[in-house]
Amino acid sequence: MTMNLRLSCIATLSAFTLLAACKPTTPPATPAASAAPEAAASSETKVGDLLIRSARSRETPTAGGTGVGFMTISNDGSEDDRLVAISSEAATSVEIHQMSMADGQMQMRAVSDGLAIPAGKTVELAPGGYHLMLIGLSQALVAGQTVKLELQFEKAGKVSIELPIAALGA
Ligand SMILES: [Cu+2]
Repeated sequence: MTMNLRLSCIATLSAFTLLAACKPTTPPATPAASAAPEAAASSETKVGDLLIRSARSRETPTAGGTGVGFMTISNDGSEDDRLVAISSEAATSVEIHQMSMADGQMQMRAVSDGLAIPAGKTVELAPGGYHLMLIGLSQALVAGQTVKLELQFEKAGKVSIELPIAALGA
């Protein structure tokens, strides 16, 4: 039993699985669709000089798969900050990923040393760019519910946020 769990975790963490999991999250129609869900408007979280807005996720069909997290982080302070770690009780691990266009193909890579949140700037985690990847979901993400994340920033410290889960076709 323990062995099986270990193996499935390793399989989930393979780069190929991540790439495959990321691709369906970038159809052209989704940025517009996810821009104005009612639930996201209420989720505004302040931690230190940082303001986190529009935190949201998307429904997933099954447990064990991969979910996404999007949000906008503004730094109103005079010091640069950095998102250094993310965790969730709903997932084995949470990674920061970056999606970009190269030779006409969408490519995705894990950002290993955190995400810079420069002083006076706003960083957007959105479809087609930076995003959070919830790896090894313990249960499917259901539209209308929320998924909780713990974010850790270098200077602002730790904060918990709830991401409203949007329907895929919404
Ligand atoms: Cu990803």
